[in-house]
Amino acid sequence: MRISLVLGDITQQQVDAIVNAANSSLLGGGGVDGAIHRKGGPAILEECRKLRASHYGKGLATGQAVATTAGNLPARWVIHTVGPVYSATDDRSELLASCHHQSLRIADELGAQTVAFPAISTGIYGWPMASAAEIALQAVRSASTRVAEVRFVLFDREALSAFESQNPA
Ligand code: AR6
Repeated sequence: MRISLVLGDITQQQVDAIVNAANSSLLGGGGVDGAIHRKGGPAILEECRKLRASHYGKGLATGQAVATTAGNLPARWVIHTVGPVYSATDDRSELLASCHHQSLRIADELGAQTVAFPAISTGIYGWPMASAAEIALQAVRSASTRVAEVRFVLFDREALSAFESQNPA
């Protein structure tokens, strides 16, 4: 598998699937989640609502992932995953790794070859960027998947350099 790191906006990526840093309600929010719903249009929320009604009445658990259409986005699918809120006292690294493993498992089910991830949990959920980069890259490297390319789409230079220092070229 090829891992690439780019500076950019995940909503503009030409990949089979983009991963959304969602929350367990699946009903949208701020940050990357807000951007995906805004640019992807109402078809994404409509599918999220159906998934809630059929499978996730109590919400999607932290570390789990589920796919919907990508609506008007260039990607074909959005894989919604719920990152853990950072805690300095409770080690939630496994849950953050799980977001990556479960998203790739869903990508395999869909037949997605190229998948773009944002830096899950590093915004509103407060995870320090360097630590999140280490966990995300390790999780993707250790995954057994048929996905051919994982692209981390980092929103600013600080995020890009944090990922680059964990993934020397
Ligand atoms: N493309 C790529 N990365 C982005 C984009 C974008 N368009 N927009 C923001 N980021 P966050 P979380 C980066 O807060 O911490 C939502 O309300 C951002 O700079 O989106 O997992 C959900 O509904 C940061 O590095 O997600 C949840 O309630 C990273 O994406 C909660 O926020 C993640 O920031 C999830 O919090």
